[in-house]
Amino acid sequence: MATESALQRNEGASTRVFFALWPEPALAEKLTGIAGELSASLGGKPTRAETVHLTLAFLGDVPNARLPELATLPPVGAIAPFVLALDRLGSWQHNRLAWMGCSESPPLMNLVLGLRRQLGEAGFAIRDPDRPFFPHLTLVRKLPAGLAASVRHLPQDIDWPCREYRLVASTLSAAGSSYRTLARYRLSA
Ligand code: 2AM
Repeated sequence: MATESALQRNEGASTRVFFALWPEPALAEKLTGIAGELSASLGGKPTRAETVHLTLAFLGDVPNARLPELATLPPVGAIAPFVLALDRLGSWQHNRLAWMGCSESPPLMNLVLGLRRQLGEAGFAIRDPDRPFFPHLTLVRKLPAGLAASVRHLPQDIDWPCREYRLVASTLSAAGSSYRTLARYRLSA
């Protein structure tokens, strides 16, 4: 469902937007607790609980005139709520971030592919469409340069019950990104 007041607050000609799964506060706290431990041992800047998410589709700048149309697209159909098993931690050197990820998840892929199809049919382009989708939640940014890239399996999965996804506006500043939810979409079979 689109939040009208949120849609009206977009200044400028366009807004940087993306669709994402957003954990409930209790799970977000747990994940950012891990982010804090990682950054304490590796360095870098941990993600705050209110900003931790898994991006499904990144559109980048969308003209504000088209935001109401984007925000009122119906939820992607025929995807029942699902549980995502977060089971690994990794880091990348190219963008100096540490992340948490998951093994293959058919419902997650169906949601991503359904969303891409829906956006394409509605005339919205996603950024870098040829980049393979790599599901992850960024836990730490600005890792020290030169850290060896690694992937570590968690001793126990962290189960994430996914019931909805969001359309989010992102504002970049020197202090980092701030996010504002423009619409929420419930998953249903
Ligand atoms: P990141 O956490 O790996 O940087 C808002 O910036 C969200 O969109 C973040 O989750 C970010 O991923 C993701 N994002 C930014 N640019 C992107 C792109 N070109 N393709 C896919 N996701 C992108």
